[in-house]
Amino acid sequence: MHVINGMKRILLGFLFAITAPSVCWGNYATPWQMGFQTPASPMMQKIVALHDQLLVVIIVIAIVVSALLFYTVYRFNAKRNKTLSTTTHHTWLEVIWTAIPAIIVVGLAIPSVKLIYFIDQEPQNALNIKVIGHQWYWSYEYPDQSIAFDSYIIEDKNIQPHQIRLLSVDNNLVVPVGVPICLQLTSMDVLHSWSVPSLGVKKDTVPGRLNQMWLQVDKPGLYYGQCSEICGMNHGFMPIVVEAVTSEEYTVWIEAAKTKFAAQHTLIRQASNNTHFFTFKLGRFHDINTPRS
Ligand SMILES: [Cu+2]
Repeated sequence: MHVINGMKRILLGFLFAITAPSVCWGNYATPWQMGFQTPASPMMQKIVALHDQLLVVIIVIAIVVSALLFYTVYRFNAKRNKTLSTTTHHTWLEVIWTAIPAIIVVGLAIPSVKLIYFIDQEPQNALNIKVIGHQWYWSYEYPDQSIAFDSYIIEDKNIQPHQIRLLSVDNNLVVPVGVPICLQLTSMDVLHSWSVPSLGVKKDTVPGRLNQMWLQVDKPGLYYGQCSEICGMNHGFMPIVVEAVTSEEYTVWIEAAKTKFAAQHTLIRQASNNTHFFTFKLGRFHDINTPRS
């Protein structure tokens, strides 16, 4: 009975996965999800398109190779093939089986490299936002607007019905839709990775180093992500929420945020400029991870 129920669940999950339109997935991972989250940025759209193209090539290769294998097993088994062939080399056959895979690899490399360069470009007139990883939360700075704030997970005991457990945060990273955003990423303690799957972005935050990537969100909404570089005890509890809003809503938010986060801005600024803070954090990391005698 147990096995039948398990099988039923797998079957239902599979049917749901192949029949549900991709818009159902939302902007975070869901149980039984089989595909990508709905893409909401130009980079994610291109990543999904490349993935779909490659999938076709992979399926064709798998079918051709399997067909050849099954034909060989059928045609050249000991019963049907009593006299063995003495052929050991065939120049043209060897040229063909080297050339075809080489052409396929080049064919795959061209769109891949194009996509890498698209993701790696530096956009013009971008909005600058700085992302700082901490054990175990994120800070965001809008240097041009003098706004800075921390973003912490909502703990289970405080979760509201509209929030998502382990994914919702107290202060979302608010960005305007359709505007290129230049993200500069760093860390105050250990390696973290800032990643939002539906926006197709992921970049390590490295202490003492500034990484950069660009982002553009196509439609308003909440986009969820998580730290993607194991960074210590509470690595699983430092989610990311990007809230994309229209440019009017963004202007309103900026004004409100200036007052709301005025105190935090000064504190974070002081912390960023203070190297002792950095060593203190590292010291704490070692304390946590070394067994006490
Ligand atoms: Cu982490």
